[in-house]
Amino acid sequence: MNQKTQVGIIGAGPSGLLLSHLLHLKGIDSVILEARSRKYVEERVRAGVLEQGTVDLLSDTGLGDRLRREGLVHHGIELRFDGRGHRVALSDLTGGRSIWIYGQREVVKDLIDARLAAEGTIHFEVDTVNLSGIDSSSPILNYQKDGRDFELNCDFIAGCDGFHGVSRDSIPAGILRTYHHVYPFGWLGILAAVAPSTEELIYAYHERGFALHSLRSPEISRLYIQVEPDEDINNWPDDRIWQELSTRMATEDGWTLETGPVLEKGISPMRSFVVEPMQYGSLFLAGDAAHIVPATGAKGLNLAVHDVHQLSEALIAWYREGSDEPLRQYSSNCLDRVWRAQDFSSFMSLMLHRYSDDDGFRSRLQRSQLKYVCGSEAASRSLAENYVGLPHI
Ligand code: FAS
Ligand code: PHB
Repeated sequence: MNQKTQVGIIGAGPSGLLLSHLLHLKGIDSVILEARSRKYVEERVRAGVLEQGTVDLLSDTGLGDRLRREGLVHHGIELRFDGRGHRVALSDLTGGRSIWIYGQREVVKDLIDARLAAEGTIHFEVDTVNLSGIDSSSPILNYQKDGRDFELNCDFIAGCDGFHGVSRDSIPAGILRTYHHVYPFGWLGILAAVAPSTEELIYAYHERGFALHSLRSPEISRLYIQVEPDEDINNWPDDRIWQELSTRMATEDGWTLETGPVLEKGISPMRSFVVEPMQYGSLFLAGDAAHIVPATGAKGLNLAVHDVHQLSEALIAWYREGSDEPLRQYSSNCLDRVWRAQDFSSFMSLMLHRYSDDDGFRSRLQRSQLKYVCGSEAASRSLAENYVGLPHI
């Protein structure tokens, strides 16, 4: 069965959904093809921190009501090491910019609700998506749904299908330059039905490894510990996780971590990954399809938002003014911010994670860096402006 749309989008994660929403607001039609079910996509636990710029864009495009009602504004984070906490006053250091705590899955739910309310087209549970004609001005997406074959004729294709998607690999060999660094550690994350034991996020450096106390609401905590990259989650019963978190975040003044039922747990690898360019012919990559950052900098989702904002503006210029310059500049318009996020996420990861092969040299550098960031206004301002998101890159 043949279908037609202006922009074919692969993936109903934050990238694909937000792109479809932004295009719809300017009267540009799109169709989203998603491999998983709506339930799966809406329940996936991932990012939790939204930069000021992300919140502003969502609010400015009609998606801010529940976010501003249920999201939590934060004006600082804590770096904790040697049994003591050091607050980085994000808003004081950045002229009032802040971060918001609002789970990625809430963003996804709001986007799906908005697209369906506007009668947008999202095909969930599709199979065998295949791209062809991406070196032409009439690319095609072939896919199956409920055992039937479909052909979607497009003007453009947006590859918003994440790190393991199909779009990046559809680009002919020899076109892309790939940069890939795998860190020698992973993160074990839990979602727990317990009130957070802190007002603001705690990034803890400890000889046993990194730990992070984040949250999702006044009733739900989100916490992580550094583990081996190939760690088996079955080695981590809930009690062991809570014990490790308490040990790694302990302070001299007897701070205590409240524990509670673990609703979900999982282990994620940590990698830095970028492809250049982020486009080929009529195919444009956005979000995790083009780049992955270690979650230590809380940048993944925010970078995806920046990509699709750039891509939507370029597509709107093409359809409204016939100008193809913004589309030709899409990749270069994104990569400055991609590499800034890569550098910041790498900086936070290298500073806060323990290395099993450390002979003491690396841990001394890490402590020196932590003391400098916590003791120097210039150094803490640099961390703060990267964390809340630089407005001009
Ligand atoms: P996504 O991966 O979210 O979405 C891609 C979509 O494409 C998926 O729904 C997938 O099912 C679909 N898809 C894939 N292949 C397809 C195909 N062949 N056909 C059709 N559909 C296909 N970022 C942070 O900032 N903080 C965090 O704490 C954090 N934690 C994370 C934990 C995990 C386990 C992971 C994997 C990522 C985490 N991230 C975090 C990064 C994450 O938030 C991403 O940056 C964000 O999801 C990017 O959104 P998308 O680009 O839409 O990709
Ligand atoms: C989260 O809340 O999931 C979170 C917060 C900060 C990070 C990473 C993840 O750096």
